[in-house]
Amino acid sequence: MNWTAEKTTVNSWNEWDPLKHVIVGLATDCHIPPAEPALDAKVPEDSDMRGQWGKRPQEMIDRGNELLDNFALQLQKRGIRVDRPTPTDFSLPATTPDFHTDSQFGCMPPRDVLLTVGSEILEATMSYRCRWFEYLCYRPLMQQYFNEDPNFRHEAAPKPRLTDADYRADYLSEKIGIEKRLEWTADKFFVTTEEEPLFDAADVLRMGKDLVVQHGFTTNLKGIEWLRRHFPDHRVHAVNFPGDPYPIHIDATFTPVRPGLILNNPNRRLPDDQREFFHRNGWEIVDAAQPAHNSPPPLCYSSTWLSMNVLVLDPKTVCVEKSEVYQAEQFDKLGIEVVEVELRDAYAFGGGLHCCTADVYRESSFEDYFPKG
Ligand code: DAV
Repeated sequence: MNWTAEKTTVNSWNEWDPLKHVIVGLATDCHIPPAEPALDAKVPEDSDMRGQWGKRPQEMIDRGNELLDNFALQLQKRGIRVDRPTPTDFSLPATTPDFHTDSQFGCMPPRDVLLTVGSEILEATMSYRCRWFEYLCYRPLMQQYFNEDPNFRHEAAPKPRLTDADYRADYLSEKIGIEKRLEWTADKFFVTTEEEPLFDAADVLRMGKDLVVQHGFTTNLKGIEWLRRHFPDHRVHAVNFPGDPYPIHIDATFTPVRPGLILNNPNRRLPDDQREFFHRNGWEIVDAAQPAHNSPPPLCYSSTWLSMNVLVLDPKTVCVEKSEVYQAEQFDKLGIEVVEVELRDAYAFGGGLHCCTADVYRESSFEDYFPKG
């Protein structure tokens, strides 16, 4: 099938129905951004990234792009249309009347920025200053989809001001310690305040009529309330995972695989009172397998739990990173076919297989998978 001649249709209601059209990110020009409040709160205290910023080494970028290109090709060979972003110059500062930061970030993880719900693609507010302009990398695609699909709804959440009032000064300390961090995140005392609505798209899971949203560093309660008002036909659920000292993005913590089945990071279990909703609707929440690695690759923000950051191609087929043998084995036992994808050397640019993609089209419709509400 010649997809280039095919007209675009934007449509995706969940994380599992058959994937037909997707955006895959690029490592091109990716920068380690300078210090800023929300970013500092996420970089682990012992990370090799503390205190350095600037463009990432070109040979690492080239290797990252090689893996991302191969992944795109693998998807295309399965008949999935793949589009790529248009990187802007990330060495440029981001300056608004409210803030200034000396460089930007990159466009490897479209999942963080773009939330596809039905025929809508919503640009998230984002919560890092270095990512304020990241939506620009996707505008050429958004324009194309707008021209080609008469039903496509291109939306953008209100751009946040991101002044210091958005961030808790408590998190500026260099040495907080894991124990204190766990106490704070269990108390839902996160780095972002409730000054204005903030959310990253990767904190949202789409499950038909239900949107499950992680309250953490990158998404605040006002952001969740904004989503609730924006999607009045959905039920919007706020969840949080107390075992995570650096809670950003739900997709290395809670992974729906097919209707009725979710993998949960065993170090970041959903609290009992929040599980009840899934259980009374007959959904099973099982512990994800252990990661195959003891530490993330060099200069990486994310934890080893990118092992469970998988891309579901359909309810019986899932893309798993090639070295994540325990995660692959778990899917095997669940009767789900594993497609191995090599991506570990691209993790540092912004995450795993779920992060580096954003849905455009899944063969899906608006369904209620939780009829008991
Ligand atoms: O476990 O570091 C990574 C999620 C990236 N989107 C973690 C979360």
